[in-house]
Amino acid sequence: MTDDAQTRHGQERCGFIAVIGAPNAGKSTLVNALIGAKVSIVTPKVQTTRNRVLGIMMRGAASQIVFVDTPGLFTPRGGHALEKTMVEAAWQGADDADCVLLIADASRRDALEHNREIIQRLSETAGRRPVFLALNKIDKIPRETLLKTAQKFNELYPFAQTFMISALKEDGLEPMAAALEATLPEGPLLFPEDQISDMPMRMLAAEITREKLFLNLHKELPYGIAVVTESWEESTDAGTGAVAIRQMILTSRDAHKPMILGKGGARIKAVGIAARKELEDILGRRVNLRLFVKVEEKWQHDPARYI
Ligand SMILES: Nc1nc2c(ncn2[C@@H]2O[C@H](COP(=O)(O)OP(=O)(O)OP(=O)(O)O)[C@@H](O)[C@H]2O)c(=O)[nH]1
Ligand SMILES: [Mg+2]
Repeated sequence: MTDDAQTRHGQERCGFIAVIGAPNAGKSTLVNALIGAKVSIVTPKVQTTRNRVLGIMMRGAASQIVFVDTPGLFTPRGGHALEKTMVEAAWQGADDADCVLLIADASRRDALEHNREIIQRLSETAGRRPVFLALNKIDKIPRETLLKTAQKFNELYPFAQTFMISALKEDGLEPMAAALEATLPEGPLLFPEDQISDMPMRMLAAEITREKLFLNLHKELPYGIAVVTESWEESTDAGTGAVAIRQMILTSRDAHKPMILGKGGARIKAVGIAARKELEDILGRRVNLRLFVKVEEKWQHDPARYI
């Protein structure tokens, strides 16, 4: 390294902040809001995020906060490979990070109980790295309850700091980002300044379709589903700037196929339209999206299919 580079790197700060919490706490909503773009999908259903996703944020020219969005933490059902892998990925994200941000849905009446096991597990490695608490969804609750909730959480664990935020309304995010920035270790930036995620476009495209499926399907069904982008080709119609994307929806059960297709194919059509529109927005070009459904019983035992 030249003297010049050394001086410059000496002023740079970069670190990983793991965003962990119970399913549905608002982790992905928060990471997207901080980055100002969709890097991770969001639905009202639990267990939306299946793997770690990086959201990379520049703070000025010399600081880079790498947020690690993680799957929700819960107790996996015995013998359920997907659930076990998701929860392990989340804890691994926390263990590898410089700092942990626990997101709790403060609008739940049982907020503390709901997070007790997670906090217990954090206590086992207390002192290893700072743990911050973000009480989320404050747009849904009165301030008095919030202060009490904050106090109860802090009696259970010595959080470095407690933030009260609404990821959805983007309330309280800037002071939190500034406080997190202050904890970053010194070191060179690990990603190019304009990179916002580590997820390849083909994978994000599959995630967007999975999000639309989660939004269009009923309760239990989405958990048996994975989406894979099989091909991504520039359109052959010269000059249109369109891209042709083909995706396979995998489902573990025969009986699910007609539910995904819907009456006369209506459901898969609605999913395809919603996914295409969002992809066109992101890519800034026309998209020709084709979706297929395949029954693949064992996909849940193949970790390559988890995202
Ligand atoms: N009212 C309100 N809703 C929120 C807020 N943050 C997130 N949500 C909603 O909570 C639901 C779950 O949000 P996600 O961001 O998918 O939650 P998650 O923690 O990533 O969930 P998993 O990936 O399943 O663990 C969505 O319907 C969000 O719109 C908030 O600040 N206020
Ligand atoms: Mg999520």
